[in-house]
Amino acid sequence: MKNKQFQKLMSTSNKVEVVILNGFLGSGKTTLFRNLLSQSKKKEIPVCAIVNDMSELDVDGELISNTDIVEENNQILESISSCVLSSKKGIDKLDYTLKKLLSNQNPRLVIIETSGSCHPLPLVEYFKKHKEVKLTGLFTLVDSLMLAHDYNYGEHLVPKMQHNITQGKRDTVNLLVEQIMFCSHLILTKADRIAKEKLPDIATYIQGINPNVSTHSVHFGKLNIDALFELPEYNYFQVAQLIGELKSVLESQENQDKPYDLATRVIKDERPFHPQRLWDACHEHLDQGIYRSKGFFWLSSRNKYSLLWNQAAGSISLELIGSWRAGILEDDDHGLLEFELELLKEQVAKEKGRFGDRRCDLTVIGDQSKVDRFTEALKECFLTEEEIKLWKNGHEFTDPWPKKIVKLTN
Ligand SMILES: Nc1nc2c(ncn2[C@@H]2O[C@H](COP(=O)(O)OP(=O)(O)OP(=O)(O)O)[C@@H](O)[C@H]2O)c(=O)[nH]1
Ligand SMILES: [Mg+2]
Repeated sequence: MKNKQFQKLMSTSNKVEVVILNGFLGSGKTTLFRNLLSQSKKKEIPVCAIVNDMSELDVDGELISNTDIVEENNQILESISSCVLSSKKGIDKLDYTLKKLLSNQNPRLVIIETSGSCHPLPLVEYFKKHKEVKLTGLFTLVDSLMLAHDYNYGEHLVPKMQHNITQGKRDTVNLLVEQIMFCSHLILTKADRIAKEKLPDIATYIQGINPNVSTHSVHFGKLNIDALFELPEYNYFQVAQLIGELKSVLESQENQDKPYDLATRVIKDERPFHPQRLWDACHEHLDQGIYRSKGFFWLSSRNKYSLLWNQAAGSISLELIGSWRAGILEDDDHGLLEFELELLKEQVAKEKGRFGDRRCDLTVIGDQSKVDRFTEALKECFLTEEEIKLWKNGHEFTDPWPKKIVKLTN
């Protein structure tokens, strides 16, 4: 008997560790992921990264591939897009991806970012049976600002969930609460956006939902990566009853087209946004029903720059990703050597787009009832043909967006 226990202990200790970053849409998972990857590069820790985006636009994949460590070896990153990891298709893709990473790389740790709409249960069940890897951390990230606005600092989470149970429905509050119930570690993000004295209230409401976790507030993903290596294996025993209660509910949801009433829309257009119209549309339409929109775009007033659009609940930020190639060519002060200029011209000439490599690729996720209204409003913000003519003739459109846009750093 003792011998068997020893063998079991040895077999789990040799397994590659896995940490999952779960949490609702826009809670700060990619921000934390990028920060962890940047630390692993500095500390020379061999990690592999898996990122999952429910949309066909793999925005997170692009953001993660933009980190130093992945630029050095892009084989350590695998993207799973167009499905949610918690679906049957998602688990199959995860299994294939993990096998590939484990056989081609030699990681000490695998970090997985789920999409915001991912339920943790199928992942917990999958890792429980896995022979080669060991799930240690199931981190759930919770956006303090969203909790403050939509759930009175967390006070309304449980009553809203109970109301859903009496009505026999499931929506985003079920997902939020269940993500908290399954986590081994809870990370509060965006605490800088709420009053400091309210943090203990949030922690109390969260502990009411999951008494086994303590909450840690993390500012813009600054969590020391060493903390990921001191973790025991995920406690499957603690969630056994919860799995029993929820499994059939989730299975009946599996074939639903829009679980949690979440709908996704994609906007693809080559044209730039009219800065003032975009500003007005955001102020008019961004309400509680639009949980998340993100992607890359350009403004006619800043036509050189590739911008990242990052909206979660009521807050929106524009970040500078880099310069469009076509924008550099149009800039008289490009500072390029003759051969560099020729190379750039060749690259831009190969682009099929009307404005060279410049484009707008956005994903919008929200309540089915709200998402179309916002998507249509955004489409109205692109320059019209008349405006494009004006813009080409040097017309400057009013731009109310902050002049100083922060550059996204690795
Ligand atoms: N103020 C503030 N903003 C933050 C913090 N952490 C993340 N953000 C911002 O929140 C927005 C969403 O962050 P992401 O890291 O993309 O969130 P995510 O969970 O990966 O989003 P999805 O993958 O779409 O579910 C970005 O604009 C971040 O800059 C924080 O601690 N404070
Ligand atoms: Mg993300």
